[in-house]
Amino acid sequence: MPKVHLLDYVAGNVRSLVNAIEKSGYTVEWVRTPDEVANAEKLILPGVGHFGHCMSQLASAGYLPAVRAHIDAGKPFMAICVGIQALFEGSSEDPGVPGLGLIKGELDRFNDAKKSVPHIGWNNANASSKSLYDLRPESKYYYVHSYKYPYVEGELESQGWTVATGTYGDEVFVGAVAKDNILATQFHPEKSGVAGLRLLRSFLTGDGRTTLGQQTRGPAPTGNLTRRVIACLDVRTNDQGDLVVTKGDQYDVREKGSDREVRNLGKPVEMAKKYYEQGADEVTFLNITSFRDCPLADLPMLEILRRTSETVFVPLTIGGGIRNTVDTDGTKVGALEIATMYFKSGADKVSIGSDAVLAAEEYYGAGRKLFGNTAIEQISRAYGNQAVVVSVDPKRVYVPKAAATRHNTIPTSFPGPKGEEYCWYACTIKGGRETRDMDVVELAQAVEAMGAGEILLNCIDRDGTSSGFDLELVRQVKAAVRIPVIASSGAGNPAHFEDVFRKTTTDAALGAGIFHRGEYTVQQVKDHLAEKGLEVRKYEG
Ligand code: 1PR
Repeated sequence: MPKVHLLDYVAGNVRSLVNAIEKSGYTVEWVRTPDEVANAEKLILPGVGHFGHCMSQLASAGYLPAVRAHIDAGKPFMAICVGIQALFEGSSEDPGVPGLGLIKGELDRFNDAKKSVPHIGWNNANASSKSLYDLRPESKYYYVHSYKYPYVEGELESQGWTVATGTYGDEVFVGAVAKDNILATQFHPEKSGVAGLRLLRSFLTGDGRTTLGQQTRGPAPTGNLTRRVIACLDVRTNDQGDLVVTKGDQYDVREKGSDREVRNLGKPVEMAKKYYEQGADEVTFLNITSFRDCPLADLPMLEILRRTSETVFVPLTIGGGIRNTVDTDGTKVGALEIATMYFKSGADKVSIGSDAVLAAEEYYGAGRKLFGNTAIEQISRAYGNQAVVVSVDPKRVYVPKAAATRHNTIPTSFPGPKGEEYCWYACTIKGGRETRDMDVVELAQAVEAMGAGEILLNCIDRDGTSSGFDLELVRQVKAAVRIPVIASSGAGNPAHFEDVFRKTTTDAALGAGIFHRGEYTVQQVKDHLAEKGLEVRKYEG
C-alpha cells in the first residue's frame, strides 16, 4: 500500500486520522524526529490543542526547519485544524508566538456576544466555484475551534491561495486553503464523514493538486452551522457480564418485571455504526456504571472505541469514570491518564460527570479559585477545551417562591405537586444516586471557568419519558454560559427536536431511547428538521 507520513509531535486523537487514511488505501508511517521528515513524500501535520502549544512543540523538537524544507521542496503537505493556524504569522490566542508565516495575517477569536464559542459542529467549506481538493459546496465539514482567520474577499487569493470559507453567525472565516503543494483545513476531514474522506483521498492520490483552482460549477449555496443531532449510547455490563447498550427511565435501566434484568438494547459498536449511517452528527458513549468499576480494568470500553473509530467517521465522545482513581493493584491513576487512553483509542472528547460536580464544589468552597489540578483543567490544557464535555445530571426541585432557596430558580409553567411556581435544578453524582447542594447554573459557570468546552445537559425527570426536552432547563443553562450546550433527555419524536432548536438557543440535541427502540431513525429526525426549515447535514453515502 502507498505510504503517507504523519508528524508525531503532540499528544492527541490521531487514531481517527490513521483510520481514515487506511480506509483510503494508504498506510501511515510516523515521523518521530526532525531527520525523519526528509523520508516523507507526503506529509500531514495534525493539529491538537492550542496555537502556542502546537508551535512551541514543533519549535522545541526542532521540526520547523524540516517542515519548511519539505514544503520548499514542493512535496505534498497537509495541515489540519491547529495545523492550518500554524501556517499564519500568529494568533491572538498566544500573542508573541510566531507561526510559520507562510500566509500573512493573524488569527483572532470568534465573537461570543451572540453565539457559543468554541465553534463546534458541521459547517461549510465553500470554495465558491473553484476546485479545492474535491470540497463540495453542498457538503458539510466538522469544525471545532475558537480562533479563526477572518475571510476578506480577495486577500488570500491575491497571495495565490485558493480559499474555502465557512460562516458562523455573522462571521465569515477561512475553512480551507490550498496553493501548489500545500493543503490546509480548519475542519477535521477524518471526522467529516464521507465528505472528509473524499478530501483526504484527493490529497493522497494527488488528484486535488492537479485540478486545484479550476473553475467547477456555478455559485455555491450559502450555509451556516447546522443543527447537530447526537445519538447517545448508555453502556454497561449486564448480569451475564456482556457489555450492552441499555437505556433507563429516569435513570433506572432495569426491566420492570420480577427478575429486574438490565435492559439490553443491542451491541455498542454495531449500533454506533448504524447511527453513523443514518446521519448522526456525533456519537456519545456513556459508561454508566464506571463509578463502581475501576476504569483501568474496564478495557472493553477502550476496545469499543477502537472498533467504532474504524467505521464511524464523526466525532466520538466517551464518558464515565474520568477522574483520579486507584487501580486494583493500588497504583494511582490520574484523570488525564485515563482520558489519554480514551483519546488514543479513538475518542475525540471525554465527558466528565460526577467529578465535575465535586470539583465545582471545591471551586466555590475556595472562593471561586482555580487550582489547576482538576480533571477538567488538566485535560483541557493538554487537549484543548473542545475535548472536554461536562455531563450534567440534574433533578428538578420545586419551591413556592424564588426567595425560598439560595439557588438559581426559574418560574415554571409546570407547577410542582403542591402548586409551587418556581423550581431549580439540583446537580447529582453517581448517575443520579446522590443529590448535591449545587444548582445547574453554579455548576455550568464553574466548569466553564475551569476550561470545559461543552455541556451535555441531561435531565433525570425527563430521561426516557419521551415527553420532550425540558426547555426551561435548557434556557436557564444557555443563559448562564457561552460554551455550547447539548440538550438531552426526553426526545420522543422528531417534533421534540424541532421544539428544542426553535424555542431555545441550544447548540445540539441528543436522543437515546427514541433511536434504540427503533421508533424513529436519526435520518427521520433530520428530514423533519430540514422540512421545517432548520439547516441540517445530510448524510452522504
Ligand atoms: O459520573 O463521570 O462517571 O459519568 C457517568 C455518566 O453516566 C454520566 O454522564 C451520567 O450522565 C451517565 N449515567 C449514569 N447513570 C446513568 C443511568 O441512566 N442510570 N445515564 C447514566 C445517563 C442519560 C443520557 C440519556 C439521555 C437521553 N443517561 O445519557 O442518553 O437522558 O435519553 P432519552 O433520549 O432516552 O430520554 P461519571
